[in-house]
Amino acid sequence: MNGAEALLRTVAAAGIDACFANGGTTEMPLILAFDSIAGIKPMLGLFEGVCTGAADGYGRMKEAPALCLLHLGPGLANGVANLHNAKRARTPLLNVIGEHASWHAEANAPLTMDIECLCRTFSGWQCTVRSVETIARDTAEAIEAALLGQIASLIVPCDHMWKEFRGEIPAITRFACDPPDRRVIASAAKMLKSEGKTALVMNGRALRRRGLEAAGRIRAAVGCDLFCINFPAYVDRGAGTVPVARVPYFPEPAAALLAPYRAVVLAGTDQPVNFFGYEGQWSNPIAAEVPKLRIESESQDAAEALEALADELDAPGRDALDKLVAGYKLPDVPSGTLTPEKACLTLAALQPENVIIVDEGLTSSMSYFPLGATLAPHSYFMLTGGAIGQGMPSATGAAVACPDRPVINLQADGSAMYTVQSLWTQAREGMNVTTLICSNRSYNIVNVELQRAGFTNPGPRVRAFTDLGNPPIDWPSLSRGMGVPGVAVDTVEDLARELKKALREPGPHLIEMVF
Ligand SMILES: Cc1ncc(C[n+]2csc(CCOP(=O)(O)OP(=O)(O)O)c2C)c(N)n1
Ligand SMILES: [Mg+2]
Repeated sequence: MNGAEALLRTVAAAGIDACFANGGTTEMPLILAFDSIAGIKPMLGLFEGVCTGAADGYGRMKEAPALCLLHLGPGLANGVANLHNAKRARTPLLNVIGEHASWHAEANAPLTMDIECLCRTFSGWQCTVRSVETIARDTAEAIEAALLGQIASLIVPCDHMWKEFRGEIPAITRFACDPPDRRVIASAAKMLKSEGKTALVMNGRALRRRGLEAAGRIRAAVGCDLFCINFPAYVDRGAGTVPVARVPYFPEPAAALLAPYRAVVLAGTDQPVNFFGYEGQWSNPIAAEVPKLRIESESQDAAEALEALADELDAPGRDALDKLVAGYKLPDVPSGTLTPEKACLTLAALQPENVIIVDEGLTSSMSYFPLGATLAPHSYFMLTGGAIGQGMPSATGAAVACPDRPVINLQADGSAMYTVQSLWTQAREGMNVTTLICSNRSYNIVNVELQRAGFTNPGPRVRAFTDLGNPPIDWPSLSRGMGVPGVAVDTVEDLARELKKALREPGPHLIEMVF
């Protein structure tokens, strides 16, 4: 067994079954090892942002480390934007980067880059392997670090991968979260029982079923309102699930929504932050003087902390949730010319039970989230770090993590073009991903922001900067060119027909929704 095989055997022993990869000569020993180690399926992405975004989607759905393999500094650099999103989502992710042979580093070969420096921007843990003897141990430590909900970057010089490995494959020590801090929980309980309206703002594990149930019990006990941050990493949604409202994107409505609260308890997140700092405005939608308390640290589990808080409040049991959860109700399918709002209603009306919704619809999908509360149970996740080009790859990774579940990617057109190669991986692997392109043929949000800034009559160059209509992107052709059947629709009736068809037929599909 060589070092590369030892690395992969350690990964396989930890239960990781896929590797989102784009490699070259440096990673050759690892690529060769895939043939002998059956447990891990390598999946080629045709741009590193596809690999890193897919790993993010896989990790969010599995709640277990995803594996990504990248080629030297330049390959890593191409994947950094989606590693940033994964970091923001606290996705467990093992990021393996091939490095020049240790003795070749000084020679300043063309691909040489400061990989360690790049890794520091998104990694919670990182290590450069120093010899073949430590390669398996370093890999195990990386996996253990990733399990904490962070990116662990393992930089592996090529010569250490080729050398003979004589050690044992180490077992992974599963970490256990620290127990909730009783004093913090007691303070939070006191805040929630105080005079005036109170709110619970959540992200992370607080928004998965267990956390939401505890949040619902807390609401049943003290009447606090339940929110998720604007860019949640993952939310369990649907009838029978405790619903949360989302803090709006723009600072004014966010501040207005949160203004009535006299105390705010936070779980799985720090206090909400406005997406941008607008001149003369503020950074946070909740006023500075409002008391805020986060109930867990990075080493504690937000869901467990919420359960402790519910118990501290003597909250009623799960039976009390019946009054809080929404019943099952579908919106009517609208009719006529497609608009973003009608597209969201059509999707909501037709989406199957247990679907995974990956939302990078940006301005076109703003009306979708509130519809989710009464639909059949489903998973919802979205762009966390604002680095666009995350939707298509992470839908791809979600399909790998959950091959038995349908995936629908609600996808803005401009963002789609960053990592459109994802379609090819979906086609090659026959994944059940339906991509709904929100084809407004513009960088609409940039227009909206220009208007908000008072530039209501932009000149032709500014308009050209946000216009994607000249030439229009031919989505069905682009999609077919990568092996995914594609159609364009501009009425609700056509969308409904094509969406039903896409969900019935196996394999990936793309529907361009022209607005
Ligand atoms: C990696 C990255 N590059 C650039 C941007 C700046 N940016 C934010 S939104 C946007 C355009 C979005 O257009 P589209 O995806 O079509 O969504 P729409 O606004 O039309 O709804 C751009 C370029 C960004 N957020 N991230
Ligand atoms: Mg657009």
